[in-house]
Amino acid sequence: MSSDKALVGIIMGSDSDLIVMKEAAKVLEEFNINYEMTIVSAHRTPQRMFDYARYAESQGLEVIIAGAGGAAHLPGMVAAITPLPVIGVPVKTSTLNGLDSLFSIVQMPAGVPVATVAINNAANAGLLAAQILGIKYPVIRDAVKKYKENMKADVCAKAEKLEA
Ligand code: RP5
Repeated sequence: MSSDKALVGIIMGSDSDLIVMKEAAKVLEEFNINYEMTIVSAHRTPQRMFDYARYAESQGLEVIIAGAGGAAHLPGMVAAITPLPVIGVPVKTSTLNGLDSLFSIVQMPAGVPVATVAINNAANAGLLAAQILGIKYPVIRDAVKKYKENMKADVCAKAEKLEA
């Protein structure tokens, strides 16, 4: 994208989530989508979380990707405050394998959706953000089409090799 303005905000509950969440950033970079990334904890920095969600739209963000583990309230609380679409990434925990994170993020009450991806699948969060932005930006939509074509070609090439 030509503008320097971040369209996607990537937030996470702790720096310990970064190893997972950077996969979302990588995908956005592949699609040339500007993003910003920071730590916002629903529990340790509730006011910061509130301010981030409250001002995300006026800052020019169009999609938020929020990752958290354990009692993963960040994506849902942010979704409660902002009108922007929120994609939730359940980060795997050492004690409950991420099921706790998944259930915390996916079980939102009616009226406050969070688009939840698979446990640790921040790459899919990046892709979904690209697809959402593709509704408005044809250049991103075309890049998503190309990505899908390449994926198909890759699988078909592998299938051909296997069948040979
Ligand atoms: C959550 O608690 C974070 O999202 C992280 O996944 C988890 C553990 O955080 P740390 O204790 O590693 O900072 O809020």
